[in-house]
Amino acid sequence: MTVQRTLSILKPDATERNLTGAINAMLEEAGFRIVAQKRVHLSEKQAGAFYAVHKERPFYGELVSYMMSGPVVVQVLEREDAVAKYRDIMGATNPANAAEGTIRKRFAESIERNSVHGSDSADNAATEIKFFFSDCEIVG
Ligand code: IDP
Ligand code: MG
Repeated sequence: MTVQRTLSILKPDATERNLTGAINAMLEEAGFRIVAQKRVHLSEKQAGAFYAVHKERPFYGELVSYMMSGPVVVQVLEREDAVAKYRDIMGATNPANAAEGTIRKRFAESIERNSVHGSDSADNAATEIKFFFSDCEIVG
């Protein structure tokens, strides 16, 4: 497996509790390089577009409201097999099911306020990275 990139979001529950440094420390400890990063406050349109894949799910409206409720930190993470490795360290969507040592086990408050987003495939990673970053903003 070659070096790969994935899109990460530190969600409003994480910025609210001042956890961005603690999460970044876990990421760097796990071998990820943060090759792009910015703090943004998503509009309803941006949050809705980013999560458009979940439009039909019952929690979509609440998810969009939550993601625009405070600032987020969007990041591009780089390492070998980054997409799968980040899903591993994130932990299960519902923190009640997340494994020991994962970000969500340590920090998530609920299935919705679960601290981090990570792309779920290489194709989606490419799409999601483009959603937030231009090529010249990513410094490997
Ligand atoms: P993932 O973030 O682990 O990939 P997805 O199924 O893609 O999980 O869901 C996207 C986000 O929507 C979750 O991270 C979480 O914030 C929220 N979410 C997922 N399922 C529920 C639910 O059943 N109730 C409320 N929010 C949910
Ligand atoms: Mg997902």
